[in-house]
Amino acid sequence: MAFGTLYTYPGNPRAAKIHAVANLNGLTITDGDFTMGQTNRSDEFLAKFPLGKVPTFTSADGLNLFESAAIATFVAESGPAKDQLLGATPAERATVQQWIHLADNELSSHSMTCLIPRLGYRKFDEAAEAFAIQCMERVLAVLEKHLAGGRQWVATDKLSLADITLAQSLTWGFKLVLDSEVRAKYPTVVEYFKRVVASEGVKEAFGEPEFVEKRTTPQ
Ligand SMILES: N[C@@H](CCC(=O)N[C@@H](CS)C(=O)NCC(=O)O)C(=O)O
Repeated sequence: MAFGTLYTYPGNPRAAKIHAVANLNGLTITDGDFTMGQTNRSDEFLAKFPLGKVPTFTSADGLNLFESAAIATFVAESGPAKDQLLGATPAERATVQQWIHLADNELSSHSMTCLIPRLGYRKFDEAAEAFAIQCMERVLAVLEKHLAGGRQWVATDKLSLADITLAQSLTWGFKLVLDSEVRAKYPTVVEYFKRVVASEGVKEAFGEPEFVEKRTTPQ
């Protein structure tokens, strides 16, 4: 029996994060019927997930959750890889959370600034994009230094939800705006990102990563 159902559009890195965690815990998550812009505007959907954003999740026993970090944490808590994914001690758990919050607040939000105009949902704003890239580079510089000593994973000595969340948060950036000129400044982070998305359980969820060669601005 499936552990739960995930509602999302195809190719959503936030959903890939949740599937990766499920894979590492040996849990099956099925994809629910979902059409972006229709399902998430319906009364039935909004009664369960009032923000109308995806991914959202319904567990086999009827728990409804929105916010991908909460869903990923719930799935991580629910299997044998729990300590690996979330940390085995209070200090490890806090460190995992530290990197998750950094990824969500300092990377994902800025990558959305770059993504939304490319999907045609908002007018392109050069200054907003330049600021978003600057903010992402600030985090890339921190990661480059943190990983420089040869550590494989950011929070503990094992792949954790922190690494999977960082990979999710970097996916759109590397695909759209953090081009080869930017990436050349952060080679250790690029190697780290490739290592995370090539890991067992993660690669099946994320697929092959894409890297933009030269950033282009949308019309
Ligand atoms: N913080 C949320 C963000 C979710 C989010 O922004 N989802 C976007 C797609 S990537 C969405 O569903 N947008 C639909 C809308 O804005 O109506 C999470 O991590 O789940």
